[in-house]
Amino acid sequence: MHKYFLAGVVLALMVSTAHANKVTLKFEDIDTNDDKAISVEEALPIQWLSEKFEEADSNKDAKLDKGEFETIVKSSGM
Ligand SMILES: [Ca+2]
Ligand SMILES: [Ca+2]
Repeated sequence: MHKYFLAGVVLALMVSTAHANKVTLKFEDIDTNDDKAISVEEALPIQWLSEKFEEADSNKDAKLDKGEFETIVKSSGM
C-alpha cells in the first residue's frame, strides 16, 4: 500500500516537472479569455511570470502582448 502511494508521488512529481517545461508554456494557453494579451490575473497561476509581470510589460499597459511574453520567456530562460 505504502509502496503504491510513493510510486504515485514520484509519478506526480515527474508529471509536474514535465508541465514546468518550456515546451508546454504557450501564450495561447495563458491567455484564457483569448484577447491576445495576458492580464495580471491570467499570469497569476504562473509564479515566475506574475513575479516578472511589471518587468515584462515594457509599454506599461498592464497586459503582456505576444512579443512582450516571448521576450520575458527568453530572458528568464523559460
Ligand atoms: Ca487575456
Ligand atoms: Ca504591454
